[in-house]
Amino acid sequence: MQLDFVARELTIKLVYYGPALSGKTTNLQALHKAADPESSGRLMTLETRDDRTLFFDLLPLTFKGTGGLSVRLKVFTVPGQVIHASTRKLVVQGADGVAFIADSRTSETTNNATAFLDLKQNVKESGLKLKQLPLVIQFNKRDMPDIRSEEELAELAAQGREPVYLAVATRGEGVVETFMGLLYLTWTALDAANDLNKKFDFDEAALLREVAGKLGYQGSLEQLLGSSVGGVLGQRWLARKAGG
Ligand SMILES: Nc1nc2c(ncn2[C@@H]2O[C@H](COP(=O)(O)OP(=O)(O)OP(=O)(O)O)[C@@H](O)[C@H]2O)c(=O)[nH]1
Ligand SMILES: [Mg+2]
Repeated sequence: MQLDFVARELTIKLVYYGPALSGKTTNLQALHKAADPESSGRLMTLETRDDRTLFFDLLPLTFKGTGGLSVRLKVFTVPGQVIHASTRKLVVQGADGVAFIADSRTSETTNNATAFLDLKQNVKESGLKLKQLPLVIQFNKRDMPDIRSEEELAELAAQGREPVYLAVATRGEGVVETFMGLLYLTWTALDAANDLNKKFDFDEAALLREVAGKLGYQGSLEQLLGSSVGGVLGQRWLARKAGG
């Protein structure tokens, strides 16, 4: 997180991590497409001929917020290919929150696990523990054959602390839901550490609504945050609201 008092601007770094070809870049493309042009900057991608991310993709999103503070979200992807290990380490540094994009196909289970360990290691080397970092998990490519079953993923979601989302990023399904879950978790963590809401007279619900609206989401926040497998964030959201 970076706070620029003069410009009254808060910058949050969100990183999409995961194995090669899981759909990280596709998630950013779908977000860029969903966002209204006023809030969304240019999607910067650097690709080889076969669409592989070489360094990173960056999507800047800006929101007015409340209390005169604007919130800039810098959304990055890492390159998933094994050879780009050092780049992943660099890109994940200073992340405020991470979305792990897994490939739902059973054939990719080992690749998902390897990438998850790689994330854990890189976060550790940047001086944090993965447990301290806001994290959501997306199982993408739900439209493909031979995928892990919903029952299995529901079990996984019930065991872990992280919200789990199902997605078909190529159709934009589950993309905004994953992103909003990540933003909510990240915001509450940053608020807990820096007392942002109070210090800046910030209306968290208004910010989340603004972001969801500018990403074209029509439903309620409860619905949106409850859309992970098992709906954990929706319950946390209600409890947080009830607690003031
Ligand atoms: N069928 C299907 N294909 C998908 C989905 N999401 C992404 N893809 C395809 O998977 C391929 C890889 O997608 P990318 O978004 O480039 O993957 P990436 O994770 O950025 O890959 P690297 O940059 O190499 O790490 C592309 O051909 C996408 O069109 C999905 O939900 N369903
Ligand atoms: Mg990519």
